[in-house]
Amino acid sequence: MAFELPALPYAYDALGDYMSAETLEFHHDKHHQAYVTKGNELLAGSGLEGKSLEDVCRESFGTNAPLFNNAGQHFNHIHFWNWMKPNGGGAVPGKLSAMIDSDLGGFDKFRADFVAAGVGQFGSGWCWLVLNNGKLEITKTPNGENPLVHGSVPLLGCDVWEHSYYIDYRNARPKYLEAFVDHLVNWEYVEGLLDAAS
Ligand code: MN3
Repeated sequence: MAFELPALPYAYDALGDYMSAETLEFHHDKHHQAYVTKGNELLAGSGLEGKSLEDVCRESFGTNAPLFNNAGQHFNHIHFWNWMKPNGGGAVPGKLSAMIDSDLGGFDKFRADFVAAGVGQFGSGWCWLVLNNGKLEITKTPNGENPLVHGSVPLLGCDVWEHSYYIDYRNARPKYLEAFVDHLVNWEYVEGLLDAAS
């Protein structure tokens, strides 16, 4: 199945100063589009054409790096747009909140550890909240890699490639990550992924 660029689920200016219209126009229309276009070129003839995007990620990882890089980034960005919403952040839904308390030491520690994972990812990549064997964990990955290829379920991810924050935050990656958690996260979408996985 060919990859297709999904529409942004809100207006380009809907995230206000936390993520500007200029950032979203470049990030969605140029960067994500490029992963889709290049991914489709590389998918053709790969032997994985009929697979789901998740299976293309899993099966190309370690065997077809150019295809994996683009398929992984396509998967990551489809969710990234949905991991944010206007007036996001705020209260975490009950089931997820209880798991953050029991598995990650509470919301404040989750916030600190998630931001630290993003800050600590040297160069481009992602930081993640994942479900692994029924428990929440915080991880990070380089480049287009994602938790799918390590056998866990990505519930929330933040893109720490410079294209995601340099226009709005310049080099201040910690401020971007703090704003992401405090003002952008769509916790209902995260809880929906948790429900689907458990
Ligand atoms: Mn990106």
